Parts: sequence; C-alpha cells; structure tokens
Amino acid sequence: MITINFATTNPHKVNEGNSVGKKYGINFRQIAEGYPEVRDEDVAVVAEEGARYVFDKIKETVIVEDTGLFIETLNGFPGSYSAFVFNKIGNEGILSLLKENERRKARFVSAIGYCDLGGVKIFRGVVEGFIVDEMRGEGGFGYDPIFQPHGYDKTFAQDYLLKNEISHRKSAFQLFCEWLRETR
Ligand code: ITT
Repeated sequence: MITINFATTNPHKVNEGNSVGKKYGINFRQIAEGYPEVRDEDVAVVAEEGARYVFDKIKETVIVEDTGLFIETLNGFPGSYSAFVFNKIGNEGILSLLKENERRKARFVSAIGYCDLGGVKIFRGVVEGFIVDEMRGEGGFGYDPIFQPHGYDKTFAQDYLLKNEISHRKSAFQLFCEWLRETR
C-alpha cells in the first residue's frame, strides 16, 4: 500500500480519491496543511502552486486538488473562484443567476497537483453536464445538488455512486493512480 498526503480541508475529496485509490493499492491521507489559492482562471495553475507551496513547507510528497464549476452561459463563471462564490451565494445564488435561462450547460474541471523532489505534475479530469432548475438530492457536497451529468437523469447529490464512477475527480485520480503505479 502506498500512502500519499492529500492537503485539503474537504474530507469528501479524500473519500472520493480513496474510492479510486483502493483499486490501485494507494491510500490518500488527509493533512491539514493549508495553502494560498493563487488568482488564476486555470484550476491547474491553482493546483500547481498549491502543491509546490505545501511540499516546500512539509518536505514530503503531497497532492492538492482544485475543482471549478464552469457554466457556459456565464462565460465559465464561477470557474476557479467556485469556493469563494459558493460561500457567498451558494447553490440558490447560482440558480437565480440562471433563472429562466434555457442555456444551462456546465462542466466540472478537476486538477490534481502532485509535488515531490522532482517538481510538480498535473492530472486533470472533466465531466460535462448542466445545471438543473432546483436543488435535488442529499448526497455529495458543494454544487452536487444542482449538477446533472449528460446522459443521466439524476444530480450528483441524488446518485453519489454514479458520481464516483464518472466524475471529474474520478478521472483525475484515475490518471494519477495509473501514473503513480507505473513509476513506483
Ligand atoms: P480544499 O480547497 O481545501 O481542497 P474546497 O472544498 O475548498 O477544499 P475547492 O476549492 O476545490 O475545494 O472547491 C471549490 C468549490 O467547489 C467548493 O465550494 C466546493 O464545495 C465545490 N466543489 C468542489 N468539488 C466539488 C464536487 O465534486 N462537487 C460539487 N461541488 C464541488
């Protein structure tokens, strides 16, 4: 079993990472080390800078993961500012921004930044879908009650097992785990 530090405040992310990691013999261990989120529209840049920052501090191999919800008709808002926007206006706020708007396409983008002595590597994942009309479901966290992936009739909050199969985070963690298994 390989253990990898995962610097995040969000235990849901660790659980989702571990649901992929267990198939590869990789265990993600949550560590409390925080990092400044740089202002950049690309979640990969946020993850890269964060991973480097934590590695420099703890001198141990680490990952961080940054996610953004990109809503097409809002030109990609809230994107890499998703945490700030969620704290300010929440799902209700997003729903009212899209009220009576038929264009509801959105995507989640995840970027994992992995840092060791060799530097930073980035692993990305994306899931396409749309913003539903009202919050649905009790599972998951964050924007899950308002995001429904293309081809399915439930939000991520209504079907958390589905989320673990097809999500942005699942794809990013799968790429990371495959790479780690090849290199170690
Ligand atoms: P850390 O930065 O400490 O890892 P966080 O929850 O703040 O945890 P992000 O900055 O990546 O994580 O998240 C940006 C926002 O998007 C935040 O409000 C999350 O609740 C939300 N979010 C992240 N991943 C999500 C997912 O898989 N489903 C729904 N919402 C998500």
